[in-house]
Amino acid sequence: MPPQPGPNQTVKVVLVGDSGVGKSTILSSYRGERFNPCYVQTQEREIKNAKVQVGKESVDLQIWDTPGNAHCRTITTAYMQGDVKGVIVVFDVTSYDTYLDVQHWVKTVKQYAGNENVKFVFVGNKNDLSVRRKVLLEAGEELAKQHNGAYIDASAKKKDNIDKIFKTMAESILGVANNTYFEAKREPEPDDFSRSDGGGGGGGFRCTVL
Ligand SMILES: Nc1nc2c(ncn2[C@@H]2O[C@H](COP(=O)(O)OP(=O)(O)OP(=O)(O)O)[C@@H](O)[C@H]2O)c(=O)[nH]1
Ligand SMILES: [Mg+2]
Repeated sequence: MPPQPGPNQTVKVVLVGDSGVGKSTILSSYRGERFNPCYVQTQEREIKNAKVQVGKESVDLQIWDTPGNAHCRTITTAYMQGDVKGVIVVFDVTSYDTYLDVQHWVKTVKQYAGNENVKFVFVGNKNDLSVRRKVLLEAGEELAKQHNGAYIDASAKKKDNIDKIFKTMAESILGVANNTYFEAKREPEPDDFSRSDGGGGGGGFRCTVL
C-alpha cells in the first residue's frame, strides 16, 4: 500500500457526478457563499484549496470541481489523472438516474485515477427536497459498503452536512476515518478556506432554476 500523505501536504481530490447534481454548489456552500438557485453549468474544471482540520493535524485539499455534462466527460477523465487521493461522487437524491450513474463514475475513476487506494466519499445531495426524494438513505449507504467508502446525505442549499463531506474525506485520506463516521454527531469545526489561482472557467451560459 502506498504511504499515506502526512499532515500539511496538499492532496488532490476530485468532485464528480452527473450534471446538475450540485457539485459546484456543494463547494460554494463549503466556502460560505450564499446559495444560488440559478444553475450555472461548469464548463471547465475549477480548483479550490481547503485546509481541513482533523484533530491536531490539518490536511490541505486541492479540490477539482469538474463538469458533469456528458459532452465534457473526456475532459473530466483527464482531470482524474495525476495523483488523485480522493474522489467525492455526488448524486441528486431526487433523481434515480444520477444515483445509477454513480457506478459509471466509480468505474471511470478506477480506470483513470491510477491510484487503487483512492478514497471515496459518496454524497446524496438535495435532501432538502424531501417530497421529491427518489433515492433512500439506505441506497446511499449501500454505495459506501460496496466501494469501501463513506456516505453522506446532504443539502448544499441548507448547508446540511457540507463540512462533514470534506472532513470525512480528509480523515479518510489520513487513514483515521471509519465507515460509521457519518452517523457520529460531531460539531463542524471552522475550516480555513482559500481560493487558489488555478481556477479554470466556471463560466456557464445557462441559467435554469431546477
Ligand atoms: N434544492 C436544492 N437545490 C440545489 C442543491 N444543490 C444544488 N442545487 C441546485 O441544483 C442546480 C445545479 O447545481 P450545480 O452545483 O450547478 O450542479 P453541478 O453538479 O455543478 O452541475 P455541472 O456543473 O453541470 O456538472 C442549481 O440550480 C443549484 O441551485 C441543494 O442542496 N438543494
Ligand atoms: Mg458545476
